[in-house]
Amino acid sequence: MRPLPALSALVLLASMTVAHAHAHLRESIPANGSAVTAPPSQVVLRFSEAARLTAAWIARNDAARQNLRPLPSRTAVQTTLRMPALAPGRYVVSWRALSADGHVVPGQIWFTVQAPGALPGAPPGGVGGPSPR
Ligand SMILES: [Cu+2]
Repeated sequence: MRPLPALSALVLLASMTVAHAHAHLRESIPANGSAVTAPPSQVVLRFSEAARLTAAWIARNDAARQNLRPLPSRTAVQTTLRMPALAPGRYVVSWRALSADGHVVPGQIWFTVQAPGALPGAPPGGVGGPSPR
């Protein structure tokens, strides 16, 4: 029996169109680019559609990255990553997420943990030590 090339092409085209809507980050806590006064015990990621993290890591001030474990095993729109103890500094949290459509989508956010007593909005750690008062 001969396959129907035109129909096969149509089905392929339709599935490709659907596959375009893979999960991307909608929002996070802490928000991307934000500064927090207390180190967060967890990071919450909210995606545009259900996804499952296949890898996640954190790096401070461009230091070596540290894997975040355990990864949430569920496929969900919202996922929570437990944080290790975070000293003041600038952090990048990176991940790879497997979308429901089978695509793997990388993403990252960064945030700053301010030193205790730091002024809101002051640069983390300052440049060249504490400024004179
Ligand atoms: Cu996709």
